[in-house]
Amino acid sequence: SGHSAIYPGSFDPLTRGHLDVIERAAEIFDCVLVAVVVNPQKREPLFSLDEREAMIRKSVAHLRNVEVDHFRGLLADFVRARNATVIVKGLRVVSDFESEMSTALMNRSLSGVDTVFLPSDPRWSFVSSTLVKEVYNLGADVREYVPPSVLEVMLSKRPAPRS
Ligand code: COD
Repeated sequence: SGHSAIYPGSFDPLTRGHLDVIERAAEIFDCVLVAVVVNPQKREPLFSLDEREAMIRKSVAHLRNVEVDHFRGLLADFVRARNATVIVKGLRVVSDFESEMSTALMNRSLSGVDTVFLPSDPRWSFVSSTLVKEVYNLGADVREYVPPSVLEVMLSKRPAPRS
């Protein structure tokens, strides 16, 4: 397609929903750069930048046109610095649309680069990093929702209370 895409996020941690978006974007675009934001505005991340990047690298090892990097500050600056031609975002529910619409327009205004939305696979439309962390901390088995390399790190951080 001649397009170099950036898929930005906190990825704290990467979920199967994120991975599905990456795999589908890799089919559409020439290359996909997964861009981990260094300090998510939301709150202190559970996983360090190195952990988040390493978990993503392992999970995308099978995809030849996918790279992983991180950025600080404005996404629009990083998009221009890397000569990306499109930003990719996943859309799960209507509330995602509400925030992503203004974000996409601001990013286009700042960088001239448009955002393409991929609809979430319905299998993962309820999966978010936040919910995965919450149910895991309460003892749930989360292997269905995260790639194996993420599960491994989660288990090493805190032994699951129930097996
Ligand atoms: N299925 C499909 N898509 C999903 C799923 C799922 N189950 N879960 C999440 N996604 C999508 C999200 O919709 C999002 O598109 C992407 O995956 C990343 O999700 P998160 O939660 O890891 O990342 P966010 O939403 O916290 O990332 C926010 C950014 C890093 C993109 C944003 O904060 C940013 O651009 N920061 C840089 C500062 C900046 O430029 N701010 C101004 C923006 S106008």
